[in-house]
Amino acid sequence: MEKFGYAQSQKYDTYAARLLPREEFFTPGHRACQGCGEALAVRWVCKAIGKDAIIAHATGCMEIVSSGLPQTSWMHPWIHVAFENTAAVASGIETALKVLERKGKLRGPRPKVVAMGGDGGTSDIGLQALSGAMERGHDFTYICWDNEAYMNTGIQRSSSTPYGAMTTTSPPGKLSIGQRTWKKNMVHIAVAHGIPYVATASPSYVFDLYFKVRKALETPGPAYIHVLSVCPTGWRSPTDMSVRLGRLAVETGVFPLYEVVHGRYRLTVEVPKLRHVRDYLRLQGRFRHLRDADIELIQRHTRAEYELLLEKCQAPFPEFPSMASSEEPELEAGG
Ligand SMILES: Cc1ncc(C[n+]2csc(CCOP(=O)(O)OP(=O)(O)O)c2C)c(N)n1
Ligand code: SF4
Ligand SMILES: [Mg+2]
Repeated sequence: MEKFGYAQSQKYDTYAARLLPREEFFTPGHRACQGCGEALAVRWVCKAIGKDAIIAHATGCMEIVSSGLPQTSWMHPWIHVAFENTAAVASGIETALKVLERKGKLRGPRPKVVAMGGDGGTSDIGLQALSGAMERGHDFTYICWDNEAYMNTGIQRSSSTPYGAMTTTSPPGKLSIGQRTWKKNMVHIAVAHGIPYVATASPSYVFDLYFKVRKALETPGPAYIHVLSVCPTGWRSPTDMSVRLGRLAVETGVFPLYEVVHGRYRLTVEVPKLRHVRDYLRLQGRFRHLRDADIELIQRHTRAEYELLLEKCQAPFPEFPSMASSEEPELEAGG
């Protein structure tokens, strides 16, 4: 695996099992629905995290399906926390590990600290704790599983639900198109915190996902990865289409794959010619009610956002004075 780097990975369009670590950290036996893209994402991300990590996980599908006492699918030390405080708990773990290390009480390397949550737990309910942890500069990686609604409790809309989507709390009808707002852009919010590493990722592009997680973990300071996770139950999509839908999200420009390293944008998967969003939307029952005119509106919005992203990727990057070190500050005696 060591010899297989990011550059080589780009040659592989599809998943090649033998090129990824065999060891499983998210084991079979969990109760995720058939075809769950979120469970697939968790599996790949945990392989990328590898050993020596502690995970704090918000409530949500991935916690509910995987940790019914007395069983668990998680091979890492794993803490189930409330919606509101996932990043705050991760901050506490990271700080405690630093203190133990400073006092010489930590044997071996300092474990990586990872926080995970769904889109509801990240872009809505846990946002304040996440913002605080990013702003304070904790050395941790936050991963958002974005299935675009509060799925675990029965498909309620979140601020990450896309325009026009049907959920149980944004039902389409005579007076409503479904979700009436455009999807909140959590990636922009993370970038606005000035943190060293931010990326989008998808389990449909395994190597891209794998190397982004590695990069995030190896970057000192806060890192944020936003993972689009297809949910056949909530998206009303065929269970054997999850990987394909993840690819269509990228191929239509709905969910571009890129990273922002110290403010510098870079597309990591280039799409020579974008497909029409219709190809993506028409496979999902949650968009079934949309008329052609609605789809054209979404198409125009998607293209405009994509153009903006391309501009950011191509813009000359100004020389900033080197950032203050993200190494931990000296703690006061007794801290
Ligand atoms: C403060 C609080 N409000 C509501 C709930 C109920 N609840 C548990 S999981 C969940 C949905 C989670 O949605 P999301 O974060 O998007 O994760 P998903 O289930 O979609 O993966 C809700 C509303 C809760 N546990 N705590
Ligand atoms: S509801 Fe969606 S995200 Fe939750 S386990 Fe089922 S497919 Fe996965
Ligand atoms: Mg969700």
